[in-house]
Amino acid sequence: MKTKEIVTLQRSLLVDTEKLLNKQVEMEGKSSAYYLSMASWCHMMGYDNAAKYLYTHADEERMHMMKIFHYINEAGGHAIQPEITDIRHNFNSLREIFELILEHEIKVTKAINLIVDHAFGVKDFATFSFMQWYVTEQREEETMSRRALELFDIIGEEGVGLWTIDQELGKLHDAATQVGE
Ligand code: OFO
Repeated sequence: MKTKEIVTLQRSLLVDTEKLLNKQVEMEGKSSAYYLSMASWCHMMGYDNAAKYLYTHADEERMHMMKIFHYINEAGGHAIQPEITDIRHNFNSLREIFELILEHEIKVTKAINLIVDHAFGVKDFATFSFMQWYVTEQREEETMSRRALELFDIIGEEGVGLWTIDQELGKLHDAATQVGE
């Protein structure tokens, strides 16, 4: 058990940095819930490969959340379990889902960049270095989201188009998970 004084001594995180990191915990947790909800819609609609892609993505986002969560506590801060509300459950089309994912990932990249910029500014090089993993991860996730969205334009949605897009999403998922292994 730690006294209040020891907890203060053990802090290496500035309060502002801790706040930004906790905001990011919330964002990653929301991303996970958002993608899980999208996975469920795809599963229910019979887009099985898109669902597989999104179930995996939801798991990855939770892992992103937990990585920051542990870091905050290890650096002497206090990680806060975020409240996750207002998650959308219904979507108009498969294409809309992949448009929303790209839009969301771009927002996440901006939030990550803000933390990196802040950490550098306050000379918190431990946090700066810790966040580099997220910088690389976001570049990969944005690329992957763009590839997925391109399928809709390349293949087209008419006839067997949506079925083919779903098959291709499965291949994209398998390639990405093999790289991640
Ligand atoms: Fe794709 O958002 Fe996490 O980092």
